[in-house]
Amino acid sequence: PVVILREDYRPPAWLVPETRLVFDLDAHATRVHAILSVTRNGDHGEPLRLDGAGQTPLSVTVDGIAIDDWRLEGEQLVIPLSGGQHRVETEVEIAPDRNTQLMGLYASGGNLCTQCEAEGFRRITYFPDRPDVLSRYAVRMTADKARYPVLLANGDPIATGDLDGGRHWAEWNDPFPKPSYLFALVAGDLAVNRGTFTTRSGREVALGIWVRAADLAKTDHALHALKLSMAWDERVYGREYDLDVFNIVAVDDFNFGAMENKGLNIFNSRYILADADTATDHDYDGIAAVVAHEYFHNWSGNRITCRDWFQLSLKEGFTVYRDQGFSADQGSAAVKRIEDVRSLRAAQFPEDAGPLSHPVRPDAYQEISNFYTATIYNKGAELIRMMATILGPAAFRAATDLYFDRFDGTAATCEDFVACMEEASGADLSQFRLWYGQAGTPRVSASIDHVAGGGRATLRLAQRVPPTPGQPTKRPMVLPLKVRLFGAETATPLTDERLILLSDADETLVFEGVTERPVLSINRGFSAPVIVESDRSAADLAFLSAHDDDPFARYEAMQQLMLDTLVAGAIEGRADHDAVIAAVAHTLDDPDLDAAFVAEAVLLPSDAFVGDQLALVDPDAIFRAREALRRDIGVQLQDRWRLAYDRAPAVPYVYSPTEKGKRRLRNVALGYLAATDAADVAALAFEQFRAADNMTDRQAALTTLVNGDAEERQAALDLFYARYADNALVLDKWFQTQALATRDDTAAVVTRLAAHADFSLANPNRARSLIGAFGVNQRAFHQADGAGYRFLADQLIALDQLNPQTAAKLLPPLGRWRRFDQGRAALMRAELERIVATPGLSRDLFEQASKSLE
Ligand code: B3K
Ligand code: ZN
Repeated sequence: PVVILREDYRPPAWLVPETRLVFDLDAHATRVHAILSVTRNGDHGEPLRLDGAGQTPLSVTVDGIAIDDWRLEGEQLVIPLSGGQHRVETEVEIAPDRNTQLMGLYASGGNLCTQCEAEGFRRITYFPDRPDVLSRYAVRMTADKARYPVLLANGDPIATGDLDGGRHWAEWNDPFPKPSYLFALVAGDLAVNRGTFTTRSGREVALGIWVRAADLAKTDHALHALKLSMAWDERVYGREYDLDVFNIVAVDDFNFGAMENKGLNIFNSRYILADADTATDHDYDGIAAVVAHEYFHNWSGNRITCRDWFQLSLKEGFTVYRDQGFSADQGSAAVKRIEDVRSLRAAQFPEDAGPLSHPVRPDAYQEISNFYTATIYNKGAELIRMMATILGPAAFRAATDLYFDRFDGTAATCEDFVACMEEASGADLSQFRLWYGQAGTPRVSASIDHVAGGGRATLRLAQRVPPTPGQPTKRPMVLPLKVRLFGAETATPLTDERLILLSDADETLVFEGVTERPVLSINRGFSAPVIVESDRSAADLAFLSAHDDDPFARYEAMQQLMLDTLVAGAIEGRADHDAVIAAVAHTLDDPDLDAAFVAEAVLLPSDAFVGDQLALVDPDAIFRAREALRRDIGVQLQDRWRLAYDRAPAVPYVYSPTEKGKRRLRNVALGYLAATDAADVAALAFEQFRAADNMTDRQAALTTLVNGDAEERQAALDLFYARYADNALVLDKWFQTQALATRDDTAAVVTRLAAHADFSLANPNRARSLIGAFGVNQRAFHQADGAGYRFLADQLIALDQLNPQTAAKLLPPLGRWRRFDQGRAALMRAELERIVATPGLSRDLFEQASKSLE
């Protein structure tokens, strides 16, 4: 395989200050005429090299004259040029309706749209398809007017007109130079929800959310979120929008969440469309977060882009950090932090502990699409958060101002960003930079000593960064740990919160004035993305879960208590549940806590997260331990669950932090009631399912029923299917709920569902709803006979033929074989080997599968 190395970066030999693209659009055969003004970059004799993929040039001209001394090297078009500046034109023909990988120009639901990041633009036309070649684009599109009445591209609309034969045309100009990955066009039959936003300098921006006409009523939430995002970025980062229009288009076939193309974001429809009947609170939250994320990219990504793809976290980590801040400001910041840490632990920690572990700034890749990972995005966001913590809010804002100011209009590096953090604050981040280069989740051990009657406590900290592929030894990093001590007797704080910058392998810290036995609260707010190992007793964890003043630390103490209990249960077959049950009861009884927090705090860690704590994962033992604890919590606190359930009766749906929290707690209560086997719970769930005026409650009830055996189970599934048969996004939930079921027959059910008339690998959302969900269902996927592994491999091999990027994304569960017993590991390896041996495998799937075998 060809490996691209970060250290091989060289500036582009040729620049392209101006690009004009003329599209003759048609689903079967689109003609693309590209006119590039190119300038030689430096004193060299290199020819012009243009990337291409899947097409061949129909013509090549230089300065208006057709030439024939061009050649193809691999898929690159190589054109010898003699001067310093030329006008190079190419023509190609592409077939959007045969584009199943959904990169480049493709058809979705009868419309045409583009996806160029990372390397899709080369599938549209020949171009230096790398992020450090910034060009000003002018675009002309012609298309059949009846089929494609709407023609959109980046930037500002310039003119439109009609042509003979039922065709029409439109021209758009984008005044901001941009890399090719931000190019976009859309041609389709679309309706628009329009709005306006007046920027703080008084410019009016025309906003538009474009969808198929039938979906128009589901776009208000996204439009509202867009306006909130625009105001938030002005207020919090001083960033104003720069064009006169901002358009968003929703499409059903999309490889990921959305794309930040300049002035023309293109979205997976699941991150735009919402109404109470079809979208859950979680969907509403996701829509606002993704709309904000893509909007924020206009500054952190578009105006300042990446020099090369190794710098991807420069825009993604920072933009995730920004969207997390936005979401935190819309509701409960504590709950948002809990959710973000939960997803970091569900996706990034396992990635960092497995064969695909890589640094936030990688050193090598085969296929860049494989590096749009939780590490680049979510761990990258944690790196920004740590710098913000170290600098403090004022210096951090000064540093981002400096960064935006200095690098506006350029393609920058992670190093540029860190240098701005240092320059604006005076902080020394030299050791901190190791976070960008060293992979793996650091482990911190913490223990506290206190001599009874004395006034001094000693905190011993040690850090260890585990080896990862290609990085056998590591240096100690800078870990910002927020710490506070609480008095075990008085249940009051003994110290202020202290920010400790742990930078050595071992450190000892002394706290004076500690007059009673201290209980350690550490990594408060999850100030560093690390694993803390401490010797705190169940009693101390229960104490913190009741008395810590940091809500995240309270949640964390409860999680640790639950984890310790579940690990003991999984290893020994039984565990003492009393401490957990008492702590859950205490949390439920605390009148000062809001429902949203309580709901998160009383939830058990997932099977997978328990597995991550064990030397070898035993999925069945973990499942049994978790079910036993769940049942005990349900049975022993049954009255409280009934009270919590009844205290939040269903009311007409309103999406607000308060109502969302109430629904969440009610549905968590329903889940615990279902664990009791009380005779009336299935009927209760079915009644909720039937009567709900919103998808949050309906889906929660469905999930409860689907996980059980009650006779209402099949009825609910059938009713749900019938009601939403023509709504693809909701049908995805129907598949997903069954793939996540905690039942013995799930692997068999999933295999059957893959043959369902509504299942299709061609639609990434549908493929993910079944295959992706199944891959994270630890017990079902790891069924001991290997049926789950076989199923996943079969699906990936088939999907790879259509859509390599999406196939490769679904592979990682198979790569975790080292964490399982010999029998399972051998079965998993056999499937990975079968994948690697498949003829014609994509670079995407090959890279992930072969690395997973190493
Ligand atoms: N930048 C895009 C992701 C592109 C993924 C390409 N494989 C969406 C985002 O992060 O906002
Ligand atoms: Zn992004």
